[in-house]
Amino acid sequence: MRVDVLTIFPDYLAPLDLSLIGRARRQGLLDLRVHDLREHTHDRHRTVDDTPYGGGAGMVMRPEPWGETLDAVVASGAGVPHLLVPSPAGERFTQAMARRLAGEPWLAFACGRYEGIDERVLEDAADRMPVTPVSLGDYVLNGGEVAVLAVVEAVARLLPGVVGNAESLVEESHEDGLLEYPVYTKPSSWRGRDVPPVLLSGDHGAIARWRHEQRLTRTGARRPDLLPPSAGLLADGLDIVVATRGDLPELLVLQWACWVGEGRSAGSFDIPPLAETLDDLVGSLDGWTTWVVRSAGRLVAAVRGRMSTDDRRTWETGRLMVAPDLAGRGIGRALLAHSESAAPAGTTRYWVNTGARSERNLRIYRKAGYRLQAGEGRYPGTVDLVKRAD
Ligand code: 6GU
Repeated sequence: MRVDVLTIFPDYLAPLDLSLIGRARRQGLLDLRVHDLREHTHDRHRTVDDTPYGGGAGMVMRPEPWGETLDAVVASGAGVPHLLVPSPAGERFTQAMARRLAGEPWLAFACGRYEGIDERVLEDAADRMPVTPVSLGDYVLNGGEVAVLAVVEAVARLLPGVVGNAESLVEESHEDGLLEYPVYTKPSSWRGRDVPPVLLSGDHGAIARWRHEQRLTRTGARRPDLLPPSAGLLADGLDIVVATRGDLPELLVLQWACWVGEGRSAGSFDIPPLAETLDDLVGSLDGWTTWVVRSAGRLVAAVRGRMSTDDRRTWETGRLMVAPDLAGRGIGRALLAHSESAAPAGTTRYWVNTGARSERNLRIYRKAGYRLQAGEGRYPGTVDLVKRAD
């Protein structure tokens, strides 16, 4: 593959002489040429920039040095390169784009500095060759050179012979849309931290399952945008986590939404889950343990539990809620069981409360082994249900 880089800072590209990319160049797998735009200036000061027409901050790169340098690059080879223009306003650079670019014979990079390159340079280039603005992500660098280092490394390592086979297979894993699982090596215990025992078990099936689960939870925690809606839900077991302060605004919105139907069937919206404010929820974090479930980053279900304040043998479960599009998948049942399993030793009774006319909830609680208590429940219009804890 041939790569040409057009820049006013050729030294910035020096790292491309190092490591695997440097070796690929010496082996002739990568023909990388760096061009100094100032070589194509004709004034004493070798000027490459000027003030923007229309006013505004900063300087703009003048078109002439660009035009001349590009002409020289094009004239030096057969055909034309695909011109990539690093810019925070470009198309997002991804592994998929790296793979596409690795299949092309000739790439060129136009490294802008200052406020950018005179737009006519890109129009003129686009008349002769494909031009693609490319961005590394949503932040701003001072110029395109660092982006070129990243893009060239990501592309060149995909060229046959640049990286050993084993390594090139590893990156497939990012392409399947999940982040990598954590890795460990010797020693098996370091600063009091042990390698997860499953990795020492020799059970390859268990190791593969553990790694897959790690990939899902990591992706959910760090890059929920990579997960399809409800990926991992139920298929791989719910990831039920204790709620923190940061979960509460979303939790409150889900709670209001979930209890509107309750209010309607009860004939009154004057019920605690709808009257509750964010401050009330914050306050509930002492006393109650609240658990939430996220799917693709979205908070989709929750429950809370505590030891009854007047009977230290009864475990209360409340605020059981599931987003409407995920109802009927057993998430509510799983959360109820999760709350029960958090009850301390010595618990003799599980307690829940629901609207007297909430037929669906009543059915779910009965199915889970709860029995209706006679009379009105703890709140007007509600009933209490209990179940023995063994
Ligand atoms: Cl490709 N260039 C510049 N200047 N800033 C960036 C970028 C590229 N990607 C993210 N920020």
